[in-house]
Amino acid sequence: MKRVITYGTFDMLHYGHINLLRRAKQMGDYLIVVLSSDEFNWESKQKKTYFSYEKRKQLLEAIRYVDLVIPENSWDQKVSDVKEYHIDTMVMGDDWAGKFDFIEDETKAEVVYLPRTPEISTSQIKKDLNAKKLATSVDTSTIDVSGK
Ligand code: C2G
Repeated sequence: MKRVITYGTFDMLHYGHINLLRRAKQMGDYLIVVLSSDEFNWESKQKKTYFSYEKRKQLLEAIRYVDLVIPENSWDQKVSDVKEYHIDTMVMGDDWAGKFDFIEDETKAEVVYLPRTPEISTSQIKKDLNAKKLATSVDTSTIDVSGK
């Protein structure tokens, strides 16, 4: 059984995440997602997620490609994760290209960087939603609904 691992925050789950998870699963038989905890996100990534860890975990566990979700509490747990779970392949989006090559030096696993889905990101979704909110937050009291 080929075992694959990937890491991320996966906040406001979108099709870019799904594209990554689908391709990661295609590289093996069992996919472990190491999901950034709320504390790790805030302390180490300065990310305040929209959904809590539990909600993000619930969403990921509903995805057919995902076999196991475990917490990511530190940048430094990857080597021990790969060894503990007997991982064959670690997969990340190519925004991380080169950053985890040390995994190949310190474990038997290969590291694969896959092209990101270019036009979508959680931060872009938030920006678009804010822009729409501003655009549609007109003062409705000025609208004449009398039909005259
Ligand atoms: N991703 C992607 N395409 C997008 C957005 C994200 O392929 N449009 C990929 C990222 O490259 C990453 C995964 O989806 O491999 C999860 O993305 P994030 O939730 O943004 O994770 P990140 O903040 O990069 O955390 O220790 C590693 C970190 O936990 C990775």
